[in-house]
Amino acid sequence: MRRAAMTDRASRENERLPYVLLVEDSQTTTALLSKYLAGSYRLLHAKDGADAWDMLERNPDIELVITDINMPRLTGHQLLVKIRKSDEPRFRNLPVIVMTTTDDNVDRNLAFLNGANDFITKPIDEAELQARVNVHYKLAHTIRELEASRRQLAEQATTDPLTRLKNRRAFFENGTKQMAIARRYGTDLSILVADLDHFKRINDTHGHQAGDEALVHIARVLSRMTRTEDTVARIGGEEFAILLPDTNRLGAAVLAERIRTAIERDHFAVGEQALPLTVSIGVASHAVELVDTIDQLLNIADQRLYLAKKHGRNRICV
Ligand code: GH3
Ligand code: MG
Ligand code: MG
Ligand code: MG
Ligand code: MG
Repeated sequence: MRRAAMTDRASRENERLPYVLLVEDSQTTTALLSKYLAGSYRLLHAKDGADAWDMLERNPDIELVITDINMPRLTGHQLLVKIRKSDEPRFRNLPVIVMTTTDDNVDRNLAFLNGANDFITKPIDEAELQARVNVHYKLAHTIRELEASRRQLAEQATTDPLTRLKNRRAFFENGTKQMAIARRYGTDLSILVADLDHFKRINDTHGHQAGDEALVHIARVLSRMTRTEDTVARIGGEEFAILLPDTNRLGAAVLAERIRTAIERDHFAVGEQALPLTVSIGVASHAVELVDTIDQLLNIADQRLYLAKKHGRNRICV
């Protein structure tokens, strides 16, 4: 009973250990390394480079590779080249430690040239093996954390926190790029600017929280009605802009009208109450206006938006 409980705990603890792949055709070395790394890592074994490659492709949890050099089918050098030349991002920083024989600096230098992180010489010293594996495991872990936080920061810098749409800055960044593409290839580029009608009343009557929910609701409608290559952004408090690459004035007008109708029909609810929401939309297209910058195109769309408001709201102006 007691023994069963302990085995259970040991196996649960083992489940949390990181995977290390040992690529080695000698059973003696494999047995030795299993013993040396037990308790700190979960060792997977591949009998040659080809076997290792299969396992790496199938198991994304492998965090470090220790490989022998001379093996049938695919050598350690060839395996290393395959790993470093792969398009898989997870292989880019995968630590690989190569096992060489004491005097063989040709193999050692070739391994480094091929992108090995480290080497260890046979016969393997237990403390040295553990030290080298620990260093590279931790380093790779730190790199992954840094990359994740860099991605997160980049995302935050371009995302509107309330609606999760692109923010004003991302709109101008994408817009500048799309404008350059449109001018170079002679394709069209349209933008829509949508502003909620009498939005102040929603806030005044139902509170700021309801106003925020209405903005999220509008953001969902806009995302739903556009394509992945379009950029939907919140560029002001209750003002949204949509960048439509390779779309002409007619296409943009059709979309604008479809959006206007969808928002008018979609009921936005505050508690039990359905609130009428409408938007006014201004449309501008590069091929018609022949402007040079995204700012100029946005200005024109803004003027049309102003006209749409002036002529009674809940309408588009092209
Ligand atoms: P119009 O039809 O002319 O656009 O009228 P409007 O009331 O929508 O326009 P106005 O520019 O007078 O007011 C915009 C309002 O949008 C003011 C502000 O209370 C509200 N607003 C701006 N940003 C936010 C936000 O982040 N959350 C909420 N809840 N309201 C916002
Ligand atoms: Mg060998
Ligand atoms: Mg306004
Ligand atoms: Mg408004
Ligand atoms: Mg406004």
